[in-house]
Amino acid sequence: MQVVPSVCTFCGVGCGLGLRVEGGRAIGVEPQAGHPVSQGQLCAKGWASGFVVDPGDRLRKPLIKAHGRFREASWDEALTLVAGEMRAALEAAGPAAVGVISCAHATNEDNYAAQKFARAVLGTANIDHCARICHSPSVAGLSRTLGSGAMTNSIADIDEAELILVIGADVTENHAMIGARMLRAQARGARLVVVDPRRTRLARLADQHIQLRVGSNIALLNGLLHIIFANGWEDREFLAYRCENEQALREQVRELTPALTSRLTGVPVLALIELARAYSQARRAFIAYGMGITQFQSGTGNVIAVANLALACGQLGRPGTGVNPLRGQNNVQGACDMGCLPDVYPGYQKVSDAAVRARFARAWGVAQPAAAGLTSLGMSEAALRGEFRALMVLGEELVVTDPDQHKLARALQALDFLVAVELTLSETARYADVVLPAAAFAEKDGTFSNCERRVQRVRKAVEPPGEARADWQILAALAERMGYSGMGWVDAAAVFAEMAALTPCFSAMSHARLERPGGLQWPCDAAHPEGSPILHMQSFPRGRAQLLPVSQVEPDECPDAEYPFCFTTHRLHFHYGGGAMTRKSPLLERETPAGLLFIHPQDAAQLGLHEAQGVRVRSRRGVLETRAHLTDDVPPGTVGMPYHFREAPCNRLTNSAQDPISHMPELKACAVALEPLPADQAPRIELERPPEDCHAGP
Ligand SMILES: Nc1nc2c(c(=O)[nH]1)N[C@H]1C(S)=C(S)[C@@H](COP(=O)(O)OP(=O)(O)OC[C@H]3O[C@@H](n4cnc5c(=O)[nH]c(N)nc54)[C@H](O)[C@@H]3O)O[C@H]1N2
Ligand SMILES: Nc1nc2c(c(=O)[nH]1)N[C@H]1C(S)=C(S)[C@@H](COP(=O)(O)OP(=O)(O)OC[C@H]3O[C@@H](n4cnc5c(=O)[nH]c(N)nc54)[C@H](O)[C@@H]3O)O[C@H]1N2
Ligand code: SF4
Ligand SMILES: [Mo]
Repeated sequence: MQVVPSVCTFCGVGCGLGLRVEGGRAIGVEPQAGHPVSQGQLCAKGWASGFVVDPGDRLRKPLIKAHGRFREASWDEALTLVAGEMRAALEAAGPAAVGVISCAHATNEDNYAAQKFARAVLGTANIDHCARICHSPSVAGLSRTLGSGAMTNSIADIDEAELILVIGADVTENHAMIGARMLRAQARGARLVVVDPRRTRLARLADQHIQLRVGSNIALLNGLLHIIFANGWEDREFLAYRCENEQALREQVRELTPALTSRLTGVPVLALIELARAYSQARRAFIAYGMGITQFQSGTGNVIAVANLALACGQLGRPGTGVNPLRGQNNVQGACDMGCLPDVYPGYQKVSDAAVRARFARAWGVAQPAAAGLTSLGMSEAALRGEFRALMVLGEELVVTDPDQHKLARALQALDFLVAVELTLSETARYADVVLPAAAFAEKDGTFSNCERRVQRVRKAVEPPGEARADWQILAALAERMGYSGMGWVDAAAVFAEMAALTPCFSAMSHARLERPGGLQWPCDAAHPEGSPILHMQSFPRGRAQLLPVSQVEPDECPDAEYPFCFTTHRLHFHYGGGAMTRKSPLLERETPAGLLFIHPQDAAQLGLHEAQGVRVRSRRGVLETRAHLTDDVPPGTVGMPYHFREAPCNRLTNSAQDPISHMPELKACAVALEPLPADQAPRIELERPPEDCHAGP
């Protein structure tokens, strides 16, 4: 048996694992001893990561749809068809009508290739990925305030913090190894505070749980600032020397008394004062936040409010402090870093900067579009308007994970041409004209960047099933078909080298240097050859940090007489994303029923709803049936649903109202009505499947 060092393919913690390989097959995984992040441990999903490469249901050959059914095809036939359809869409409607959605589970090399394919081969700026519906408000908000959108500190900083403030993140479930580290820090004496409308496992164990009303983050954070300024608890020196715009922020929060804040958020005044004092007076306070901050139409404002709080208290630029967005997917940090966003090239070099465009145009030999492109949701909306023709989706389960499922399905049907590059025949791939088989993390060489900007090597441990190939190889082959010769890399190391040469914050990295266990954290350049565990120690990329006053914005849809419950969505420890990968594991699948609605016992009693009884959940956009689970994890008036189950797709109900800055949809709040099913009636399962004539082909 051979053990190949790799990185977990699920969440952004980036745990190190060893793939056990015997007779050319992955037979299991083991934790990596001494790994800087996972310290010799893995969570239940990490232990199950071998199932991702399980050949059972993997795609082995390209598929082409004809008369509503898929048939196997050769690469030659499939690539010729894709190249022809892409060219046809370009000729008919121009580069604004085509686009690429990239994959945050794929490698940096795959993602670099995806944005280069979009920009250099298709000539379009329409390139995006799931960060849009995840941490795009962090990228937007933190680049405006601090000058950089990533975690400012490292996971190990948790060990040094005196106070850990978790806002809108369910860390023991979703970033399990970080959650465990927080609990160890608490056991050693750190104070742990959780701000969340739900009583999460971490909230139950915390020293203080601030159970705010869903969608009241800015009111809360501004209210804390009011208390801090009123008591002189701010860091005057940090404000004077490292920040600008202090006066405007003071003005903004002047009227927000604790009594008013308490009314707006539902948090008792004394709890507000206790938190304001503890956070501002801690010598080192570490903020971690997640989707409870970003997934609102006020997402960017929420992120800015978090940054304002940290800046006013000088809790940045030192060990054990920082503003730390817990990035979701194993390589979503990397997909952003690689420029799979419609407004930036690799390393966040702006599309709007003519000098940057000129550099990429020179390197790639193709003139570059001057305007930013469409976001992922922007592409589906343009498709519904008939303005968008052809889409390539690499590893994203849009049908399950995008908001407003019926609308998304209509958009996919409205396209002239859809190509999906996937591990398995996902719900999204079923809508495609062509499906191309991709290699998974254990079947290719490359790098992943975890949430603390740590770039780590993954290695080919086993052969991909059948004729599957790495995403970058598929994109390179397609580029060649389309007459572009600039993507003929010999291996993944060559892709990385091209990227590093064009991306200042990666300039001192290479596959050879990344062979070391634990990799390197960017910025990694001539000035920081060993990488950068902590950002903003001396100054911010924009010089001084910018305090930006923001005010409370309510969710787009609030409960009313017709839809009386606040509906929120979240995750479960044992499942991941749209479920395509974790639901292959019988061990993980055994842990949870396929879909459930969390409801407070008080609300259930009023509806006459019992534990495990079927319930119909209806919003303005759709209806589904699932089973109720009675728990005081959720407050009365609010119901919650995980989004992992195609059989109970909570995104049939969610609202696609968007943050005007980042275009993040409001996945954390909408309004629903509930109707118990007769006690003996099982919930009806209606999968969102394409009609027979969807892209039926010839
Ligand atoms: N097991 C598992 N782990 C995962 C994933 C998975 O699917 N399964 N997905 C990965 C991905 S892609 C991501 S992005 C991360 C996400 O990880 P998290 O950010 O932890 O994601 P969620 O559980 O969706 O939401 C976090 C919390 O926000 C709370 N919340 C809702 N509304 C508000 C509000 O108004 N204010 C505040 N303060 N909180 C609120 C919810 O109650 C919830 O507990 O997890 C990653 N890890
Ligand atoms: N209601 C609600 N909806 C949400 C959220 C929420 O909190 N609530 N969270 C949102 C968030 S934060 C996110 S990040 C998204 C996640 O949404 P997605 O990115 O759509 O979800 P995943 O299930 O993680 O999976 C993606 C697909 O990638 C494929 N894949 C894995 N590795 C590779 C590879 O190397 N190459 C290729 N080509 N494919 C690969 C898998 O087979 C899987 O089908 O969901 C969002 N949707
Ligand atoms: S915490 Fe995340 S990266 Fe670590 S083993 Fe679990 S799923 Fe994988
Ligand atoms: Mo995410």
